[in-house]
Amino acid sequence: MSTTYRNLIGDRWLPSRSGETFVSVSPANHDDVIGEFASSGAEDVDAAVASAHAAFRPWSLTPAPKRGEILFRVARLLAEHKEELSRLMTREMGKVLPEARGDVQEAIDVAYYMAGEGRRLFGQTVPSEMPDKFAMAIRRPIGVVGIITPWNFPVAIPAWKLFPALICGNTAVLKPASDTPGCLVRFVELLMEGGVPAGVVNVVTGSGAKVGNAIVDHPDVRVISFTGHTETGVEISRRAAETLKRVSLELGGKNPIVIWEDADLDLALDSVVWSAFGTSGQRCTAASRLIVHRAVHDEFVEALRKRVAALVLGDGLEDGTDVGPVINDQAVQKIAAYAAIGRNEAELVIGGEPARDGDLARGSFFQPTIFTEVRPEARIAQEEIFGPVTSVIPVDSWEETVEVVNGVRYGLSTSLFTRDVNLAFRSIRDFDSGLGYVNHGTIGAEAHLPFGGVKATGNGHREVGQAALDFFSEWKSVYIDYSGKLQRAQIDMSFVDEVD
Ligand code: UN1
Repeated sequence: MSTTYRNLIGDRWLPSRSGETFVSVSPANHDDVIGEFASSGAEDVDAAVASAHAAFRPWSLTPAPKRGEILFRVARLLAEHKEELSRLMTREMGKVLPEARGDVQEAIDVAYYMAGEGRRLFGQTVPSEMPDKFAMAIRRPIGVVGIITPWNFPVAIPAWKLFPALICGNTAVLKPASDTPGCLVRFVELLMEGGVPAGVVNVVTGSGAKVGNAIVDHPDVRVISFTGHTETGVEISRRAAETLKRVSLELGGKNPIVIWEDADLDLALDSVVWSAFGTSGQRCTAASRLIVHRAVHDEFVEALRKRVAALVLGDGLEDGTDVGPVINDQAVQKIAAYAAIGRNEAELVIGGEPARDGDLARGSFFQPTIFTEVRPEARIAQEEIFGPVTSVIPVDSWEETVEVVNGVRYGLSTSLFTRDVNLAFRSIRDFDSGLGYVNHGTIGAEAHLPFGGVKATGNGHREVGQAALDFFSEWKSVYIDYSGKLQRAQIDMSFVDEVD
């Protein structure tokens, strides 16, 4: 029996105005229905934005340390409910249970970090150029924030966006991906239990075309934070320009791990298996390109093939499963189409097909797949596949490596395995990316440093850490003149003359 879930508008859980619904099912077993959710439209978004708008002034006037105390309570509640939320996530999204626990932990980490910011939210004080004048810049809340989140990190990514928005004094309307609304609803129930006041957080479930666009177009929404496909991000950016919204986009990746000839190959192997096949390759940070020095190519690829052949596919709730399903059958078809392209462009090492043996036929599974002898310009080496597929590109020189690393439209995460400290620093200088790793794979960013990428990976903003505070607040520069007379900046320079 499935449960019915609703939108959160203020302090009420309401069905969509149209009464329409959609279901969320488990990608590991399509017969396992997580629940029925409101299929909402523009009128539901209007109600949610009105609720967030009404809550904005009292919330923004609540002292930030008090807002922080609420986030501390939320962090503790998330920690108490970590196992329950993680199990729901594995059921609804598919990632194996230890990874789902990591996803929830990331949300807990951001909650604690941002709760602490309630007692900081540092501004700037600077000396004035005039005597008897005080100068500072303070952070101000912006207003209603629209948060549109993906299914691959159904709790961590909403937390990345929401907690900094809230600590800065904004209110929010959230739209979760249609594949994972259950995780978001449960997450928000815990926020309400933690004492987030009514109207500060609102949830509207439904499609991007109806709910997402209505949020992006709404004149009372001042900020949009979106994670998802690059094409959708461009469209959001274009629409949001009409109402001059501030927009943060976190988009695709084609992240390389470079394995140099002097690399610790065992360490590199562990990291490649984790970075390429963790979350079934469905991370923006997944390692979908392996740029391997020719001198170690054959040895490395053979060892990797053996490791991948031993990976166990299955339901992420079962002990011993290494790789869970992909998100749905459309994803299986898209990945299969890329595997077919890959067969024409490169050599298949292992995998390449949907996985349908036994119980796997009940869900959406794809075999972990490796191609080698992939040309840097091949489609499988250029386009984001978002599945358990990685491409080995052999290289001979460092110059060629830098060219291949940077020869894609994206720039999120890059990694180098080497024992040469000079190359390590060169990679950080020369690889075009927002995240750079040495002797560590491309995934596993921590919640207190800026997260985001360059080129088509985004529009220049960063999430989490201090960078998130800059995105979710406006600077106001403040001057207090206590000289008691007219002092014209840049003109009345007599004080400077006297010093001369
Ligand atoms: C994403 O894939 O959108 O660094 C986020 C990582 C995770 C976050 C990934 N901490 O892989």
